[in-house]
Amino acid sequence: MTVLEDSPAPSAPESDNGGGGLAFIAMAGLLIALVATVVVIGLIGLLRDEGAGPGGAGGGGDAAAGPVTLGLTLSEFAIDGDLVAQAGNVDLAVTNAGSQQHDLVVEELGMQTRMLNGGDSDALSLSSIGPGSYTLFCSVPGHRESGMEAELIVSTEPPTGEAAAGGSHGGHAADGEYDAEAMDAKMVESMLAFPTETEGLGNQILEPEMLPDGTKRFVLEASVIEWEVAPGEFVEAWAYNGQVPGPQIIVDVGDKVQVELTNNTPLGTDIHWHGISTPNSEDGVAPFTQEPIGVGETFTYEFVADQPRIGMYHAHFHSQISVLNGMFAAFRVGDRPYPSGQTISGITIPEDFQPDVELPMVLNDAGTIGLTLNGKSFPATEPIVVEEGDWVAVDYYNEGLTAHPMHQHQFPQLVYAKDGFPLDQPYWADTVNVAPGERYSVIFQAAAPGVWVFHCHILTHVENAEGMFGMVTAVVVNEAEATTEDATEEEPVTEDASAEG
Ligand SMILES: [Cu+2]
Repeated sequence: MTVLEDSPAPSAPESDNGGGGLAFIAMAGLLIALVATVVVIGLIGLLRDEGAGPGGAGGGGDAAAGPVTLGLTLSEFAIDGDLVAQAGNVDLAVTNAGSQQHDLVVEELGMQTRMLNGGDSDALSLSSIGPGSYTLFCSVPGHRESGMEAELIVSTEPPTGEAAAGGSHGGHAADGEYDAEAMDAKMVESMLAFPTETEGLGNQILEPEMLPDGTKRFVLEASVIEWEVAPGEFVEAWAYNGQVPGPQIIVDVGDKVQVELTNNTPLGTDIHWHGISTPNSEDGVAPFTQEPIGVGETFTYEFVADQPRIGMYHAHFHSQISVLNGMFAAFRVGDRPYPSGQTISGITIPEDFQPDVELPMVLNDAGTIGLTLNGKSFPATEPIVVEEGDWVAVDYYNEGLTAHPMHQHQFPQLVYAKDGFPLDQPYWADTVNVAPGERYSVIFQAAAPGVWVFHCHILTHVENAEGMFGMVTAVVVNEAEATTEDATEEEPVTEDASAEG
């Protein structure tokens, strides 16, 4: 369908209370102009439609007369709109109607819109586009695989009305038919690829330099690196110390902390200590609390970590670019507030509780990093390998743009802290929903052997027509090969068991 989308929408004139008569005449004039415009647009539309019809004569020069605008809508996770055009000058009017960031790439032409926030629009002018099939997709990692891919068909013939609207819908076959053999095989293959080792590992614990006065000094460099987000898939990540997530900083309550940051990214930056207690001057919110740290500049933060916290650090200035692209990391002050000795729904956690594995689980869904756990997309995500009966402590951190309900198969998660604050009433859950900016701390006992998947339950964050990807890992529980004594010790902790000990 050809629509004159370029025409500016007529806007209502503001009323002028001072000159009623004049205003009326002006209004009447505008109304007439408006009606005339509508009639003219209607006529042009009629003429164009006729020209575009199969039997239309004399419409041949139409495409060359001016660009035809195709409206395209991006959302989670589809590209919808007008996908058929006649060769000539074609404009793509692209709107992001979703809640996450998306862009649109025309693969064969190497053209790309800017990254669009929800509600934003951009246009691409495909001048003198020749007949053919052009692949459109969103370049945010994982989004194309989730369904944000479509074909733009450009032909020598004008499009017919019915063929013009189409779109992508999560890899479903357009006619409702599935190639079971091929799709099942892809799914199996993608899942059996887990785990695949990739270059680069995030969350490495950053060792401080001890200054003479006892200050713990940490050195960070922010720069743009090549990051293997999925096997063989390298993206431009914005990273602290060459890793995504950045290195973990762990200090004790009362420590004097110094963090020196050198900014080698292409934009000014700062570091906000999210959830950490600091003086205002160290809050890392340029330009309110400091000047932006310019490209190539170094800045040092200094504060006393006076409160126990499970926090994170990330850029605040240009965060919608730098954080989404990888500039985020975990920051903990003091010990995790485990619910030792507490009884929750009949299960008692031992007084001397110590998990066998402690790990951060940093969630992201946008930027160049895309749908990931700890900076990696399945099957590059790291499995959690434990012995039967082991306890695992996980801190969730959401550095992305949408919530992720993290579902652990089989083993209930005991949620004992929210944003690092110990809960008066911890609770058991198999799915923990983590919204942007939030942290939840959980423990669970790997009480049965096997491979137990652990994933975000927004299913398009973990699967597409090509198979499994994104926010999935697994707890791999090895059978306890122990003496009877050890086996008893590894029994799930119950109220009775704890009473004995
Ligand atoms: Cu998710």
